[in-house]
Amino acid sequence: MQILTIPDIGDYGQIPVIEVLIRAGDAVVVEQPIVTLESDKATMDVPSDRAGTIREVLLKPGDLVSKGTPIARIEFGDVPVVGPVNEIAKPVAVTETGKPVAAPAPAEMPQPVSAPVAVAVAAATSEFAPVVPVAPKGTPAHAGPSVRKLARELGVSLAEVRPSGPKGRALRADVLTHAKTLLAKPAVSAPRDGGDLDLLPWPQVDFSRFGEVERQPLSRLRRISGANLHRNWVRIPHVTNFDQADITELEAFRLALNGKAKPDAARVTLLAFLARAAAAALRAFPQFNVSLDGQDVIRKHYVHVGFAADTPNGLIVPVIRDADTKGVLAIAAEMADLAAAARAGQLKPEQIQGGCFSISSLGGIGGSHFTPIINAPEVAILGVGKAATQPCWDGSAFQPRLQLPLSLSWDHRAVDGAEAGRFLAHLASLLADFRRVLL
Ligand code: CAO
Repeated sequence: MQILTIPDIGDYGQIPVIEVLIRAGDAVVVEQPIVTLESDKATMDVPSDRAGTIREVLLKPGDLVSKGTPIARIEFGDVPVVGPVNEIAKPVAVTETGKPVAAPAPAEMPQPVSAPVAVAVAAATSEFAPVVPVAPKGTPAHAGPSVRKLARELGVSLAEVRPSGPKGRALRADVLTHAKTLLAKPAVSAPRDGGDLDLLPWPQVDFSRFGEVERQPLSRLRRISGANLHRNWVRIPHVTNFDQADITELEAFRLALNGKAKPDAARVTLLAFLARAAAAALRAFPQFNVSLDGQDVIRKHYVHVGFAADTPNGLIVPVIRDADTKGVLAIAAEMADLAAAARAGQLKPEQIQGGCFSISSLGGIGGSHFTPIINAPEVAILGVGKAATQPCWDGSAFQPRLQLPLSLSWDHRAVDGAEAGRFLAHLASLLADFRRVLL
């Protein structure tokens, strides 16, 4: 009988045990994690440096340990020197051929394959590895490395495990309980009712194995917009059409307007023209100004146009009400106010509600076409790229023309491809000659 002790763990001393991974009677193999420690900077597993059967565990969660603190009494047995890490509930000793053995027979003490190590989260080698922080102070990981590894091996998402450990930490037992719950559910070989996507579990990666990382909570806005975008992406059959509009004259007009504007006037942006033109296109193609509600179509007799605004906390879509009745200057001024309120986090609920159609412009940033996600319950969204001067053939010569990339994503349950093609061509024609908006 020998005693397993805490190995050299660098500069750390008197650090708490957060989980004991072995019980009396368990067979362990070399490098199998047996306890998890948590310093103020890192979580680390201490692996066994011997193979054998645990006869008595000498530690419990909460104990403070340093180099040399006894962990357990171990009896050396017929178990592989290095082998598969923990089985689901209770490790079973296996022979070199992989067959389970009823009880480990006493044998000569196997030589440790390596010096005792404290396995830092990022280091899975058998050489001494320094402790590597997994998370900055104050943001502890939600599970120790061995628990994460177990979850990975079982295909269990740690996000779904109900933690019972201190500080909301998921323990090995929690992962196993969750895995058993999943196993108890009836197996679904193929989704029959269409309600189950039958996807693989989300990959569980211990990123700290590849370099230093830190964990931060998503902002509230990003959590909300992310959930909405995900639902819309999964539930709406999106199709995206691409086109471009010749805005050479429109841009000249816009620059002239801004040049003559009073110093305190709101800058007239291309986005304001786009919102006004989109509102006119929605009037011309009312099948894009609808929402689906079960087996019904809700046709709207108003035209409210939203525009995606990039804020420090994430994406938000303020709405210009009755955009079809407003002039471009009024829309530009309203957009400037709404964008400023969005960035300051001061939009009122009614300023982000009631949209019929959205515009997502990346034109001020760059890029050409992209595939915007529809902002449900709307049925279409316009993506706008950066305008660029291109050579265009006028029938006898190439002319330099400013072309604006347009991408229209639409819900194929509400509209068809031919209508989408016509809508986008119409919108491009309005932008090419803005006088058409008045027709
Ligand atoms: N092509 C070329 N240049 C463009 C352009 C386009 N399509 N659109 C804007 N520009 C130019 C503008 O003319 C302006 O230049 P000037 O100052 O010389 O006039 C410059 O780019 C910056 O424009 P802007 O970004 O200040 O103004 P905007 O009206 O284009 O956009 C707003 C306002 C609120 C939409 C924008 O600030 C924003 O948040 N954009 C990001 C939207 C976004 O994140 N969309 C993706 C959603 S999906 O994740």
